[in-house]
Amino acid sequence: NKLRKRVSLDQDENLPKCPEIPPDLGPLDIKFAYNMSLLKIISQNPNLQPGGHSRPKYCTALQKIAIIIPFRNRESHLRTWLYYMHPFLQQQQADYGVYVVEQTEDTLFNRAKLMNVGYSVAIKDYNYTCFIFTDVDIIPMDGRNLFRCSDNPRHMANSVDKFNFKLPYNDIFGGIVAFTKEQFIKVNGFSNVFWGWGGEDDELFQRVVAMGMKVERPDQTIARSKMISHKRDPGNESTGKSFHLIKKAHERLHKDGLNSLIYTIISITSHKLYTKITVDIGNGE
Ligand code: UD2
Ligand code: MN
Repeated sequence: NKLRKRVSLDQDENLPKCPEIPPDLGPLDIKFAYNMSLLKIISQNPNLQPGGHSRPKYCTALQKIAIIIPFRNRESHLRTWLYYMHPFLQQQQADYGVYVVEQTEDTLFNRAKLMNVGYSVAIKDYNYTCFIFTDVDIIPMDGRNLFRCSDNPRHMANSVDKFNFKLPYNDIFGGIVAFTKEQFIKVNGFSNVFWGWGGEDDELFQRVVAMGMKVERPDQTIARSKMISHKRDPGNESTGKSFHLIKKAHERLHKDGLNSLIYTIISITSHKLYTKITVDIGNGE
């Protein structure tokens, strides 16, 4: 599907800049009980452009944000995410697009490599300045948890209900992270070699530190978020190799990541609520 148009949203250059802090944000009531149909979500978000894009009507956003979601066989979680997060992002006056990156092969899942693919596709789509990499199953409980980039990479899942709204350990960097384009290039993206569950997030933390940056986190009250409870997916077993890989994180940083990323796009499709990137990322052999 190489004929797909790049994102083209008409921009009125005369609009004032959006405020740093959007108005009227606060706690949200997040319940996972609803049966969310795609049609209902579409009808509740009439201002979306094809591919799941939106930008504020009355002001020019300070950042252009690509949301990257690694995905395989989590349809109901994706519906829940779309149901809550489109209104959330529009309330935050975000200029954004949503990219769902689906691994086709039913070999071991590789979350980190899918993130790199999402970045590489999105960067060609629109002049994004900020990349937010998020699990499909985490929903913020407060609109003041701004989905934005900052002077340093940000970890925004620092207050998840599953971990009693605390950090389970200091270097945790999973769930939701935000990088400017420059920050992401600086760390050479995620590592591509983490197949199966675990470690890829800790490795990314090591990359940030190795490149002289630090991790910022929002206030833990505002950052409260809910994770949909689930079992470990089949095909995402832990291989037990992560620990040893992370020990050599510094050695691999400059040769394993965006600059060594190999993948085959199967299709890129503009749905109403998101852009779906279906990709063959191999199987690690
Ligand atoms: C933790 C981290 C997560 C990641 C993972 C280890 C937090 C809050 N979360 O989550 O970011 O580092 O550990 O890899 O720190 N997925 C699919 N299909 C699959 C498997 C995974 O779509 O078959 C996607 C989906 O977006 C999911 C994400 O990958 O949310 C992470 O997988 P998980 O939810 O099983 O991992 P979890 O909850 O242990
Ligand atoms: Mn999860």
